[in-house]
Amino acid sequence: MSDTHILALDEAFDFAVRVLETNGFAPDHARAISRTIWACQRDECHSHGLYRLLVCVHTLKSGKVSPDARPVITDVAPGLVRADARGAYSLLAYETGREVLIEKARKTGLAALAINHCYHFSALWPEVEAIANEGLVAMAMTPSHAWVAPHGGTKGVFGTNPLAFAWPRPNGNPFVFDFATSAAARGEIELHRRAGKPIPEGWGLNRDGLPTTDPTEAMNGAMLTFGGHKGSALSAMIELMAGPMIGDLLSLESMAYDKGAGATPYHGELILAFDPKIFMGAEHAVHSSRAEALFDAILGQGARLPSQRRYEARARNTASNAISIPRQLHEQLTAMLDPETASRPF
Ligand code: NDP
Ligand code: PYC
Repeated sequence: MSDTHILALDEAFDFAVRVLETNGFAPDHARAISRTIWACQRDECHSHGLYRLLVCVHTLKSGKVSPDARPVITDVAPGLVRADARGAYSLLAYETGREVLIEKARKTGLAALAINHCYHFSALWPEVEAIANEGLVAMAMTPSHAWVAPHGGTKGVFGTNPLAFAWPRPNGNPFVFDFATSAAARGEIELHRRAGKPIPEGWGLNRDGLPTTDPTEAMNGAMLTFGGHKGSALSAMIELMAGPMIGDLLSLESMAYDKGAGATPYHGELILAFDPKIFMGAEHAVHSSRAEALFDAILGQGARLPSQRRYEARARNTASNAISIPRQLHEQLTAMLDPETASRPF
């Protein structure tokens, strides 16, 4: 028997929604969460794909996340909208706040969406890509739990703190990158653990502060930033900008709030949107084509653009109408569709 299970695209989405609803999430939250998890699985971003359903259900059963709180949107200033998730997952708050963010950026040139009081587990590229598809440039950042040691240290202070960026292009998909400021996302280490594989050197330290390639040791010790002091400084910036700047928690505070439950981190997220038509004015077409020249210079020497692998996976999986997940994960998630299992603690 194969190690993988294949689902059609619609089937995978419905499967995710059913797992979440059966386990207690309200339909609008189940659909908002499923949209991002499904997109990640389709684009082969496995660390934030269907496997995350396990974490969402665990977090709900830990009594942490609200399954049904409605986000509250506040128009704070001409360039700032706040989406208070009120203890639910971030995704419905993001989707509800996004339209206001876009409207504001089109008026002011630059606007921010601060999402507050949210549980946050998702990849950021679907969020910035959706804004770039509206013709805007976007950046997003968020803390997580304090798993990552600062450069030169051995104890977790920072989250895995992803930074995402998207730039719209005249023809085709936007230029997008989205990466953790740790050497790898924690989800990637967890997938290595599930698959019984060692992690590369440079990803983590054990409890004694020594380098390790054992995923469990690294998760119990400390993760490392990418690019040494540079990733460490970027990670600190994300803590500040998506923490105190928007009146929300640092990764250290999110970890303390968790009280050992092992739930999804609880904090805020900052999303910025820039309207290039306002920044570039009458010269918009000229400056956009200069950006295209930059992409040509990268591609022209055989290098690839970030998200190219992802877009290729999307095209391939869409054409074949097939999403592949590990068989063991499919079995685990299918068991969660049983109402009796759903009513038991995780
Ligand atoms: P990766 O290291 O897998 O990839 C990061 C980015 O680099 C992607 O845009 C990727 O494009 C690009 N890339 C990879 N290889 C190349 C290459 N050879 N040339 C050019 N570009 C390349 O990501 P991470 O493990 O750091 O993060 C994975 C996900 O985890 C992210 O989506 C992030 O948002 C999410 N995350 C979420 C957190 C949260 O708290 N919500 C915390 C931490 C991470 P491509 O996809 O095309 O390969
Ligand atoms: O993979 O590092 C991670 C992560 C943390 C929170 C959500 N994803």
